[in-house]
Amino acid sequence: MRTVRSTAIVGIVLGSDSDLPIMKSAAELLDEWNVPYELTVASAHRTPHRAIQYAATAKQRGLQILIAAAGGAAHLPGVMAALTPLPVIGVPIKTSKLDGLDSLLSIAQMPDGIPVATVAINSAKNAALLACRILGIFQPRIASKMEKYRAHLKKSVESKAKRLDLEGYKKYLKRLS
Ligand code: RP5
Repeated sequence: MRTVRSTAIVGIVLGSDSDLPIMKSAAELLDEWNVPYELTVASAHRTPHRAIQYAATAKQRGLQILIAAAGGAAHLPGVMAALTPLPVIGVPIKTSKLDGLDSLLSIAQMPDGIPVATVAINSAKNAALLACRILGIFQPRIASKMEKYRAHLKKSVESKAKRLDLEGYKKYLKRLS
């Protein structure tokens, strides 16, 4: 997995390396769509200066959007948003004690003026897809990937609906289990 690229336009920042098993889905999507990104760890609490430095220099380094993941008292996405004008997407990581509700609320409940676009708990792939939707406004290649992806989702649901209709729910369920 690539970690730092000078051509990166998306920055994925993890509060801890323990977030990586979840956040790899974001990196995989960006790899698949050939969207250049960089991936690093910077904790808002354990390495505040590193987190500040990362966010404060993100735009001048060519990044266009940040994805920040954190769990528990998940202040990393908010700190990033406070220090950069770039859009920040926050990924609340599921925790063992409160199932990630702590992470979700810490990331979503930002004060007026400093927004963080918060996806669902552990929704790393959706964070990458949202980043691609935003990038797609100016990059036709990424917009076209998104259209293909949406068409694929549509086809997949339609074929499931057709099969359910043909088989009936009992047979369909048996095949699922
Ligand atoms: C947060 O604390 C991290 O984002 C991680 O989700 C959580 C636990 O970190 P570790 O103790 O596993 O390093 O800052």
